[in-house]
Amino acid sequence: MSNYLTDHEWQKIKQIFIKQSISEVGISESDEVPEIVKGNFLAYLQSHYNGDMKYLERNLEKRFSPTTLYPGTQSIITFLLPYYQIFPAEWAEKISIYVTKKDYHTLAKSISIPVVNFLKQLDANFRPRIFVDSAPVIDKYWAWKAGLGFIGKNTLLINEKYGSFVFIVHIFTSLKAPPDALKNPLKNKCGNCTNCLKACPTQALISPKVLNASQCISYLTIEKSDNNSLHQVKKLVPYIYGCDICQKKCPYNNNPQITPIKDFLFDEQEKQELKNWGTGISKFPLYLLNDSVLMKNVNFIKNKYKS
Ligand code: B12
Ligand code: SF4
Ligand code: SF4
Repeated sequence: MSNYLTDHEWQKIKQIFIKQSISEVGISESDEVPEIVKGNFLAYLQSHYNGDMKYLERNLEKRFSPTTLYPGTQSIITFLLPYYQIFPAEWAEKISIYVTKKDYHTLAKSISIPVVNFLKQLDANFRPRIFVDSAPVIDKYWAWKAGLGFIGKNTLLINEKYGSFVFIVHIFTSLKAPPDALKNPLKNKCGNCTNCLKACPTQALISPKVLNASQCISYLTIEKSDNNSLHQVKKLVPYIYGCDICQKKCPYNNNPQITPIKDFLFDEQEKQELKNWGTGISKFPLYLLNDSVLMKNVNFIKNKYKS
């Protein structure tokens, strides 16, 4: 067995993704992350920008080295799940559009399984691992390295086709990347724009690519979500779960493509229910959200943040 993926095998992997409507796929060698990215990460922790997200302080060795996290890894296949859809206006100002009908962690896994099965046929001694937001992995760095976008001043990965409204997923493999599949990472394309920095209601984006997460509305409503932080947010914006303000002001999100992933989309009837909920006419339509990321926070929304 060659320990490289052949070009043919790489094309086959991309085909498996395309059959599932996933076009943004890349691969990179799983070396340690460069000193500059480590330095940024450590500076962020030293400034306590992580707030109460103590998990970011743990497992730094694994976070900086995929082979320490998962021994035997030689390359990382990274793909993007576009999630943009149009929400009723009443809802769009309250809940981030990254709330999808089906939970993206579950969907990422089901999309990856055919690829994992194919990789197992190529190396029966290794169990490829799927990571989606679930392990000490610097997701945006690996997506950038795989050529899937540039890192914007809002700190997010911006993809040329879908803008920043994408989730990032990785499959760790034991096979090396075919040299022709390696891409040059993209340079930052923000130019003189500072829309995101100017638009942030809490000044959490303190300078280009530096986010004081402890001040970010997304952190205050999802991660912390205690009474104090919720009141702090309520004075500023209607958001109750996540925040899209900096992304909505980004020119790369001007005309975003609707996600091709059908499982993410709420249908018209469901949107109507959500709209009614957004205006307080009806009760929160729990049945719509059984399989959504919002579900875990429904109780907090009902109990702590009544308008
Ligand atoms: C913790 C976390 C949060 C925290 C903190 C975010 C943050 N920027 O730190 C909070 C709760 C605030 C948050 C919010 C959101 N999050 Co979040 N979050 C994460 C998580 C779990 C870890 C991120 C992390 O390591 N932060 C630590 C700091 C140090 O990282 P950083 O700010 O990115 O800093 C780096 C840059 O400065 C970078 N850097 C500086 N210059 C350069 C130059 C280059 C070329 C490169 C490569 C890097 C680089 O180096 C630093 C260290 O790596 C990731 C998943 C993961 N495992 O990676 C998802 C993730 C970043 N989140 C995601 C999403 C969708 C969101 C929200 C949009 C959700 C929402 N609508 O509310 C917001 C966006 C807010 C924003 N403007 O960033 C997606 C982003 C997808 C994308 N397009 O980039 C991720 C990747 C999850 C996923 N797998 O899809 N999140
Ligand atoms: S998500 Fe909202 S609070 Fe966080 S950086 Fe962007 S605009 Fe600021
Ligand atoms: S709003 Fe402007 S500065 Fe911010 S990420 Fe988008 S292009 Fe870059």
